[in-house]
Amino acid sequence: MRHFRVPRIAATQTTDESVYRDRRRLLAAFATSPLLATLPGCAEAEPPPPPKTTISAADAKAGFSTREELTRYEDITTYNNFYEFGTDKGDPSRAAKTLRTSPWTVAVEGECAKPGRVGLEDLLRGLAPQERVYRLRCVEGWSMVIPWLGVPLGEVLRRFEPTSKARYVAFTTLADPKQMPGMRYRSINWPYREGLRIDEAMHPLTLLATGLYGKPLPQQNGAPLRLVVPWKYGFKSIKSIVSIRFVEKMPETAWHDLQPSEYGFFSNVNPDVDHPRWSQKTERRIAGSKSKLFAERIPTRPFNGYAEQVASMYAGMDLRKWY
Ligand SMILES: Nc1nc2c(c(=O)[nH]1)N[C@H]1C(S)=C(S)[C@@H](COP(=O)(O)O)O[C@H]1N2
Ligand SMILES: [Mo]
Repeated sequence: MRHFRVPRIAATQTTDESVYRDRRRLLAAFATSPLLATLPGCAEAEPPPPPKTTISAADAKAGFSTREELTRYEDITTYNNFYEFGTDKGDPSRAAKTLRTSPWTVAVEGECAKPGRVGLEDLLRGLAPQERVYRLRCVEGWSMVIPWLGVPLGEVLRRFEPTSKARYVAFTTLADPKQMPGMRYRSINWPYREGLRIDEAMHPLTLLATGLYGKPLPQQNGAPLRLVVPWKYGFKSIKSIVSIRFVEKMPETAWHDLQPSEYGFFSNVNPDVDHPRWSQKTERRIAGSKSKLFAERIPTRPFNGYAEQVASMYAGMDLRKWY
């Protein structure tokens, strides 16, 4: 028997909604500000080089899926951030239905021996989709538990034979204003761009997702191919990828481009490093019957609970500096 409790909504539970509205206000202000054009670009120094070793798949297997209560399919697919289709949480599920996901081509370029433009089927050929139940923690302060289907990004990348100059991987989302109504707003400097350090990209937890709940990925969740990096804030998990580029220098990313002081390249989930405008200590967990409004706040964990698997990649780095 299920016991229903009357939900008690603490004042803090409403915080991330206002944070989210705040984030949008900031964007709107930036979009119309002539100052934007004169903001200096990325002036950060290079971080220490990535360590040489990568963790084997077998080593990391243990922490691959959480048994926490799943977020409902209807919440995962109607409460989305996909600004190409609008900035309201309900916009993507309404507007993304028209996104054509087949045929789909991904350009793999840059520092690799075998670059090429490949169809989705070729890109994934021979790789069996695996199920991974990951926590997803948005920088806005809410989180979900999502059963993804996908293949380890590293297994895909290896096929293109990255060279020793490939220290980072840059990703780009499709940018087609005809299919993406949200692009008429300059909320982001389109196209949406993200990046990973090569060891992060090759880490066995890093997934190229093609489905969720055993079904093909809905458009609003980034069909037909999106990144999932569970120990980083959700915005690193770039959707509807059309380009993958091996690069030597840390690539510019869409959110860093917009507001470098608020969104760093690494963006590892970290309860001890607050966003300049809000705390990151807790999160509103949307799971089971606790949908949007009635979700309760729980403590946020370092690296979103994946420290055991990933913390060694950042040994010796000041995580306040490299936020
Ligand atoms: N191209 C693109 N990718 C994106 C975004 C976006 O607006 N555009 N939003 C990001 C953010 S902020 C989050 S929290 C996740 C949300 O993924 P979900 O809608 O599948 O939960 O997607 C990320 N990937
Ligand atoms: Mo997010």
